[in-house]
Amino acid sequence: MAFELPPLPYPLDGLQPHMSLRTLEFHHGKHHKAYVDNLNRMVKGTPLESQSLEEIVKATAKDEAKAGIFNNAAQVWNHTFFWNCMKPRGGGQPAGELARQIQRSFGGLDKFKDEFKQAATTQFGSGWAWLVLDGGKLKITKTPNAANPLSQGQTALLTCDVWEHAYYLDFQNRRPDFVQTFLDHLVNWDFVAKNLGGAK
Ligand code: MN3
Repeated sequence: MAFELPPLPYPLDGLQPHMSLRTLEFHHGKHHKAYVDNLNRMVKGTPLESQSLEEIVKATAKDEAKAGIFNNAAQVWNHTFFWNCMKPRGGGQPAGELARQIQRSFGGLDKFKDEFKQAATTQFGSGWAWLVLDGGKLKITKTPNAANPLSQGQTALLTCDVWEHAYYLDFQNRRPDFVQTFLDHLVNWDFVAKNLGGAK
């Protein structure tokens, strides 16, 4: 069965004023959709066609000959995950076990934000910043292009897309402002907490 572009978990104007309707229109409707269409075209008629998205990502991550499939499959996964990492009136404070783990691992939410922002702004060129669970510990990582934590034995908890197409219409070249806005006004901490809970 062909992969489909999942609908956004909020209306196109749901993240305004922090992320514009126009950014979501292009980023979801054009960029994300193109990855879905490319993936379907590339796996059609191959054994990968019947596999889940996660299986395709893991199976192709270290196979240079399948880099094209990996790039598109991972970008489909990354974007679907990214949309769920945000919500209207997001940001604020994490709660419960997640808040405790952030306190323990980073020394508090503000320090977590500083470190996440540092990773996001120092990813040279296109890529992603992540909060992951790795060996039972919270870690901040960054990956280039389509790479993601799935194939590295880590559980993704939160991500921010730092490809220019994620912020250029709203912030132009100001990636640090985009990441700060993401952390302060867009993060869906309930989704992050759910990912942490599901990892145990
Ligand atoms: Mn993107």
